[in-house]
Amino acid sequence: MAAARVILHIDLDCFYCQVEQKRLGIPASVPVGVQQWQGLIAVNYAARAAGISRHMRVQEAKQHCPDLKTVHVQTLGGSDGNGEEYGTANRDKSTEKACLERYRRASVQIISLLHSIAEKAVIEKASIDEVYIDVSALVDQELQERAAADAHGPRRAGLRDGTEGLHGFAWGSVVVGGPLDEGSECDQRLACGAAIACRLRGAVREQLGFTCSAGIAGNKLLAKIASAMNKPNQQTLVPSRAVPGLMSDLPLKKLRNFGGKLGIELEALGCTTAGEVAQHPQAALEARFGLQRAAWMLQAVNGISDEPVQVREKVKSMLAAKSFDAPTSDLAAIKRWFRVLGEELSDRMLNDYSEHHRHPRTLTLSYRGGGNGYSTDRSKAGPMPRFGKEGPTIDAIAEAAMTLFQKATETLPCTRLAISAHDFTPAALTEQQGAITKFFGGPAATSSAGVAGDIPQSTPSSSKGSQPSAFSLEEVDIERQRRILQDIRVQQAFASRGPDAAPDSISVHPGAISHPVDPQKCLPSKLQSHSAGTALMHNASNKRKRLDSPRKQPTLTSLFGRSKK
Ligand code: DCP
Repeated sequence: MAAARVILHIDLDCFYCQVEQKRLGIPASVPVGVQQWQGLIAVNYAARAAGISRHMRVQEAKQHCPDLKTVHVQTLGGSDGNGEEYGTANRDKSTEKACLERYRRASVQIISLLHSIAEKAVIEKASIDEVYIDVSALVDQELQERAAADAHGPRRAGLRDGTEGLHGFAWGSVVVGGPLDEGSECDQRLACGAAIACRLRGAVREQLGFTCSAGIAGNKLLAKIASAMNKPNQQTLVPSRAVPGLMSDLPLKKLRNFGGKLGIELEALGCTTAGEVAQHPQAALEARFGLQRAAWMLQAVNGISDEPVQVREKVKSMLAAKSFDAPTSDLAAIKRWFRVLGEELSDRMLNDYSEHHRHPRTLTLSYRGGGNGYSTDRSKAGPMPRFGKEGPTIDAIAEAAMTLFQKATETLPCTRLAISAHDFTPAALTEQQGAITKFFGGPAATSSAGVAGDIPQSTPSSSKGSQPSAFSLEEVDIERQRRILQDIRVQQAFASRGPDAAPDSISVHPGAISHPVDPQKCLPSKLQSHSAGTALMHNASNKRKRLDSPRKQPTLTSLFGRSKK
């Protein structure tokens, strides 16, 4: 029989607040709220202790807690352009657009760090600030190593040196339903998962300065419930025998997929907790929701789920959008909005390039307009402006979007504009094409155009006066194309080999955890100065440097050490 799975759910604490507090150097003890226009969209734990909650109006929150500091989310398009500081001064919803790029970047950094450490784990990004991690393979490895170590020496009292039994392994975790069972293989595996969770959280804290909470359980559903149970900066372990007790009183809104419409329908049947649904006559659930859905619901309310942790595919498109409070036919204003949206899209494309080394080939305009301004939702696509060293300029994107808008029908008056980037292709292909174009005598300024056939119809301002690329990839002979693809594969293999090269110098034996709730203390001291989590590069040239000289990064084994031989 396959060994029981060990799944972690890691959730950042008051995420947007932490990002802003780190950026502005505000201590965690100061009550902070992140606002978007006049509403709070995130509040930190000091503010929560003072009675402030998300979705309060800023004015009301400040009356409640005069010490509350509010930080406005970054905005694009304003007079100061960036919304760097506190407060609402100069924030004007009619001319500015909220931009979440700061939080996306922090999210990418955190996930990159987790990947760099837990190489053998499967990591699924669940949202901007939460991941599921299947650490089953790591647990197998660690338990095998310990068993091997035990075979060569005196049997140790527990699974970790310097600690007593399973609770040494799971030290720092809140265990639901009482002590772990020393004789249970499942509990041993979960305890090992807890040690991994503690160390991952420690790395995030130490390397990037963010606290997070974790749930450790045998499936995703339970791990997610668990991570929310003891926030902030703690982790919660759910042994299987504690599941019935945990589920019986669990409010349905805390169970994934049971909020919203389904929650309302179940409430109408008299069920507000998972336990009540479990006790509800199955036939009644089947009659109301159908056989399949009822079966799924009954599994979920009993804490059963076999949903795998899956690596999410890279995003297939990225979008920047703005809805207007009132319809507009002002073309100058629309042009200005395309600049604002272009700024956001350009930034995201650059980050994406940093992370995935790819370029989008298509720019799509979506709009709502015509009639009274709300009548149609349409879109029109065209080629993404060609790439310079840093991607298409904001002007180039704005100009291309305006061109699409002018070619589109029923655009005015308009109540919504969106531009999106699609059709990603490895950047190496476009770069290689540039080199080929140059090789064949194409003009250098245009040599980094999009791939074959995507000669932009509009001339981006960044390359005004330049000629369209003289050659497309199809025009290059087959042998050369084959070599190009080979080069790309070599580059990709090279890039992905980086984290394997863990320096032996940071291999240390797992030390005792010195504090039950502060995971940074779980870190081996050598890790504390290691900069694995800062590998994310924010511009193309840095990325290229990274490709050229992959930095050695620590693996989980090297960070956490192996069993004493
Ligand atoms: N967010 C938002 N609007 C919402 C919910 C969340 O803009 N309706 C943003 C702000 C949050 C971030 O997403 O910081 C993550 O949402 P969470 O629900 O995970 O909440 P927090 O991380 O803020 O707090 P917690 O520690 O309770 O998870």
